[in-house]
Amino acid sequence: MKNIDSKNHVTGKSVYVDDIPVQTGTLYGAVFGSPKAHGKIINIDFSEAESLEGVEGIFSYKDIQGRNQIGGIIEDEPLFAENEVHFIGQPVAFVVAKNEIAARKAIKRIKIDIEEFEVITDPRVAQEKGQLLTPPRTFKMGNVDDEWAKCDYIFEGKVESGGQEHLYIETQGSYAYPTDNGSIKIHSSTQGATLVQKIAARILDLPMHRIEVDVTRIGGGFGGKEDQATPYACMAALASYILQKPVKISLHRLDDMQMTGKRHPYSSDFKIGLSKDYKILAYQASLYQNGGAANDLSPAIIGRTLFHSTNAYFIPNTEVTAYSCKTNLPPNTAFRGFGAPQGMFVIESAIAKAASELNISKRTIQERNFIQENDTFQYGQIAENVNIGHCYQTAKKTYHIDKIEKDIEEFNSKNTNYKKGMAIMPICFGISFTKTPMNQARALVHIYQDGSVGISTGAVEMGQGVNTKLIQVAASVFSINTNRIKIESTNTTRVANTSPTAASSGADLNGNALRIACNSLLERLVKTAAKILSCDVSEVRIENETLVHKNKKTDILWEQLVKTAFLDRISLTENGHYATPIIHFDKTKEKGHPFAYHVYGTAIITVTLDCIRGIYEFDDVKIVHDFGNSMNTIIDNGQVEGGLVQGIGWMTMEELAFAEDGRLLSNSLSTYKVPDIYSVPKNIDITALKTKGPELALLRSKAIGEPPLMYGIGAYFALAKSISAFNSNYKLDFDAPLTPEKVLMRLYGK
Ligand code: MTE
Ligand code: LUZ
Ligand code: MOS
Repeated sequence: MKNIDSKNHVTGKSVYVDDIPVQTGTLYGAVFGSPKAHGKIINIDFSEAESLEGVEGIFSYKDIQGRNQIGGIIEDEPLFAENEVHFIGQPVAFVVAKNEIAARKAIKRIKIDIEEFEVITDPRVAQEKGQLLTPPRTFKMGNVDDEWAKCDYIFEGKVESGGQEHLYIETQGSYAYPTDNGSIKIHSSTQGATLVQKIAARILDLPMHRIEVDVTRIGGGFGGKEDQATPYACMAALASYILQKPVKISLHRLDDMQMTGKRHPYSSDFKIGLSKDYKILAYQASLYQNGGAANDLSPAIIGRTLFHSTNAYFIPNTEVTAYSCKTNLPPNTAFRGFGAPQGMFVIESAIAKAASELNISKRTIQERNFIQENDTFQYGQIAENVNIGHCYQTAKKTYHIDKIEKDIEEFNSKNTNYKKGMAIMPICFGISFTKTPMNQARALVHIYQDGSVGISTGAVEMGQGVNTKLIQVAASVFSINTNRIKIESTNTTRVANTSPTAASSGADLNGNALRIACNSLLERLVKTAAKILSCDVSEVRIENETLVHKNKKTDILWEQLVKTAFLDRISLTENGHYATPIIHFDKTKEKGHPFAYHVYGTAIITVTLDCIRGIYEFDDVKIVHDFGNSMNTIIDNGQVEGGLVQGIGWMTMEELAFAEDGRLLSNSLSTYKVPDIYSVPKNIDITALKTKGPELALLRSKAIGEPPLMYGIGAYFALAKSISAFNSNYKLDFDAPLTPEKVLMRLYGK
């Protein structure tokens, strides 16, 4: 099935927050953010701003009736700064005016005196000074200390990976207005409607039932709207509630880039030990996460970094410690992969270092250490239905890795100004929120009298195609045409207590809740059918909108069946609730069975480097991906392509630059380079691994949202290989992103 949104997206008809027709009297908001990264607010003067024509109100922490607290996991972040500021752009006040221009003008007239404190932007410095957001966490298996003596080779190194701007096409935004009975309705561009509802209730000191949050769709999230849509929704809600007028905010791109958190940069140290035959015997790492000025989702993200710190490998002795470091940057947040890419880059770097020192191909080490059936993951889960070896072997056969390697060698021996490189990137990604209670979802299904169907779930459509998949679920359970089915907006009054649409679990969780609801409705309809045909329920089923009796088509159609059930006073509405079975995790031991299943895959990436200019093109990316039994190959392949390109961008071109005073220098698209059509690999080939798929995946179709991003990590190592082919003095290092500037330095470094 084609993505139901495609046509409206390309014709510009899809509705986002900024497209909602506004009510008369709507006011427009703008955020006044701290101009300094760290300090004490000595004085703030709104008078000049307030006197500007069109300005209707300026709100600060003093106007908050409830608690000035937006922290989710840990309550350490105010909506508006009170006495201190901790990052540039930290919201201090919210101006609302009759139009956006007036609001933005007023922001410039606010005067603030700040006594400046020391600014820290480096996580290692923060850790040395004891500035941690949460206590360090360690994942351990076996005993590394005893194992080093048994290793034939030991290598150590340092790894840096940079942050990443989400660059969702729709910036953060919200539209809030008062409704009947002292209630408020908020349209928010959020991945987490319930989170917005809960925090807005806290800020306004209202029960959650007074706050209705509605999301039609969002123009991309990529994790950037899991937590960080909330403050803007709360600001609009606060002003709207106090003034009893509609208030809208939609961030300008530059403000969005400056104010919001990004993927966490990490600085890491590793030590890896191998046997003579290249088995990895021990791995130790310290990972320093640059958390920014408040926790936000960092504690959960650092968890996933640890879970995936050995990627697709089985290493009998591991000890990985992660530090979440407090710095004076915007709080960093969820971003596709949720910390896993950062951890995987470190283990891949350790393997690359070992291979380069031993003068062997990196894949020689990779292929000898893949996790196998019944091995234990570091976190205690037993590996079941492991497909990494299968993916790699399929890739090797289908795409002839040996030949690719040979061809590259030949090319490199014949060319001096151009060099090629190749890398293999295996992935293993656990599916489920690592916090077990979040793995639940609900769906509400109405069958209307005319046979059309309306569906509400907690899933937010952000371009990933979840709404299309939900339609497929209902259509397959009822065996009706997809055009009978409509997915309603995500709304907290229809479906309550939702988890954010994240962790790649949106389709699994909400789709399964929907499947459960549809199945109970189907059961009722089949009873009605049996009554109509005066037969047993086991003798009837619906097929292609038609009742089938004892395998023979009848002339009774879906519409008639629904109508009969309605007249018989059968409820045509149902709620479904789904909670992932089996999973559990004990944080005190760091052991358990946190994931419903794992997604595996292998990518082969090749690059051609122009050794005069330092610029490069990725020639081919060939992927064998374990989709399970994909329920929508168009959407799933699209997710693989999008994730891959986003991963390549993170590894090779997207470079966030912060000045020492904490100011974001790369705050626009002229200074922050994201992949465009020219930097997309020239060929992307995707092969689906043939498996029947796990029972815990929706219709055995595995989650797809995040895992493919990590294929992009291979781009770093392919590029590094091509540099080595030109400059034999180049000592492999791990400092992502490997931008063209950095490539050029390495091509000619001694
Ligand atoms: N694809 C598009 N087009 N836009 C997005 O914002 N977000 C990604 C991924 N794919 C995203 C996307 C992230 S971070 C996640 S967690 C999943 O989609 C969320 O959707 P799912 O759980 O339904 O897969
Ligand atoms: N969000 C979250 C996530 O809250 N918990 C997770 O485990 C997770 N994993 C991936 C992406 N977002
Ligand atoms: Mo995705 S990082 O789980 O929103």
